[in-house]
Amino acid sequence: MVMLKRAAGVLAAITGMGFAAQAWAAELLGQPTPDAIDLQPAAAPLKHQAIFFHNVILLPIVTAITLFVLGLLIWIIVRYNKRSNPVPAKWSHNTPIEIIWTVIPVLILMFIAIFSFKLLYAFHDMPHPDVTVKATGNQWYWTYEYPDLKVAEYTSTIVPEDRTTPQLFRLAADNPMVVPVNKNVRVLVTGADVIHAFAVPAFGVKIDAIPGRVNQTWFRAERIGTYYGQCSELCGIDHAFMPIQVNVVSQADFDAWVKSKGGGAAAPASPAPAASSAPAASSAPPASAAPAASSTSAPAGSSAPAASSAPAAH
Ligand SMILES: [Cu+2]
Repeated sequence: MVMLKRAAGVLAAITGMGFAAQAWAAELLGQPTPDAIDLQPAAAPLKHQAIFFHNVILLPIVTAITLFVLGLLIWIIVRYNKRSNPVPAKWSHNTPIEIIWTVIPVLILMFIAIFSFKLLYAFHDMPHPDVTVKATGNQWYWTYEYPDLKVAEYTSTIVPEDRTTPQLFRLAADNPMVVPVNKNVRVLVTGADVIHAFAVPAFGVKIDAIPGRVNQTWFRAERIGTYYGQCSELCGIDHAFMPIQVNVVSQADFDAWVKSKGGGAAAPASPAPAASSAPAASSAPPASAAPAASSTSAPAGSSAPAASSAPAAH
């Protein structure tokens, strides 16, 4: 009992230290903080949930189990060594204890699964997307394309060491992905040559980029700013040199950026939308063309074609 109380005290101290560290470090948003130990601060709703899952559910359980097992080990070493316990007991089975150490771990895992599956489901249960970006991993750079907005594929490469800060080297990219703030962004991820992975920690996004296959994920950036990620699948010699930079801007700035890239609001009914929305094209090209036509007058009619293709993506 004393040991349990002591374990609880240590656990509280460690948890307290974690929160204190979070407070004093003033962690940088959208990029790693030197000497920090916590997860990157969240800039998207699901990342908040992921941090809660890690810090409030997993970490205390892991800490408690580790301390409990450490306590058992110490107890056995002290109490049952050859000197303290010269005549060992001969029994080798204890049914009640065996039931307990089977059932309790199962209950712990089930408790974790409730939160884990909920979060996993939230990542897969994509809301209606406002903007769709196709991100393709290449050896060794990313390309981005906004099929619904007619922004042609462009290349995003690393900013060389002498043109950025030591902190941002291998994070900064020259032609970043640009997305509007507080909008649901669907990212279609694929690979052009080998397997890469698209990851932006502040959004809680990480998904493999696999040649011949389109994976999708989504995020909703809560704050205007610059967010960095990196290819997260070992993909060759320059794996460390294909950063991901996402600029989150206001809707007006996003519209201006789309225009500067030669894109625009959803195109009028033409064969193009069906062709460009390849992953969803098989569903109903005529259906997707119709809402697109009606929304051409809207400043950012991206939502219309995305809406029609969303069901097909599932
Ligand atoms: Cu890669």
